[in-house]
Amino acid sequence: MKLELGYWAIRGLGAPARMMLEHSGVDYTDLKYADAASWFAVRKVELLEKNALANLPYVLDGDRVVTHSTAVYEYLGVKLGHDAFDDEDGRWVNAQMLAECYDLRNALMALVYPFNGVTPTKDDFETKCEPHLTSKCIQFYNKFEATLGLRGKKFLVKDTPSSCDFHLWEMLDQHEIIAKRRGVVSPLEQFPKLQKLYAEFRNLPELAKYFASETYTLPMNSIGGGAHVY
Ligand SMILES: N[C@@H](CCC(=O)N[C@@H](CS)C(=O)NCC(=O)O)C(=O)O
Repeated sequence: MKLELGYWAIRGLGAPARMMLEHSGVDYTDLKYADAASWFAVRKVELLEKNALANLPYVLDGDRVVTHSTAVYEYLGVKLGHDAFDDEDGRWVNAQMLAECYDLRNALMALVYPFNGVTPTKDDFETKCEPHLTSKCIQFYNKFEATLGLRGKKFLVKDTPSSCDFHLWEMLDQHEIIAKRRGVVSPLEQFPKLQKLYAEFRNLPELAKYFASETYTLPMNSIGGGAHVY
């Protein structure tokens, strides 16, 4: 039975999982919910019978529903082979990097959605983008750059992408887009190792189809949910 990935028709937390599926070459269904009713009133109700936490994103594998983005990425990583580590250390570095990426995402989401109270208006968002790019995000990039230095691999854990690299890349790309559109210097500029990872991942032949697809051009966050658009 084909794996089913479910998420809103945006990049958000769905993009890393979509890239993992594409990268593996497996046949899968990418359900992109375009409206609240099709998720909340229909599919969510069905999936709650299998997993009381059912949320977006989720992956359905036979009778098993896995939800919570980080668990979804780990599940796909194990299932599709991205997270085949040579040693225990790799497994735990990956788990920690996934958590770090989620923290970076939360720091960005605090700006992106007005309901967090940090950026009630679009002007607040515009004002706070630059300090985020030059300070907050740099604190995270420092840790990723240092990890690349400590491990000496092309990606955070090994020389091929593990699940954490898919979320990391999505975060790097969203920050690059924010910076470029505002004429702010790339936050990657002072991080040569991270910059190389960002470029090499973008050139992976397994992802060429994804980057050429409409899925890559979806809005990064929920416009209906009030997101300040990048
Ligand atoms: N911590 C969860 C957050 C899940 C979440 O908030 N999902 C949002 C989209 S990013 C949603 O709209 N979920 C639909 C629902 O509540 O059923 C994760 O990492 O997946």
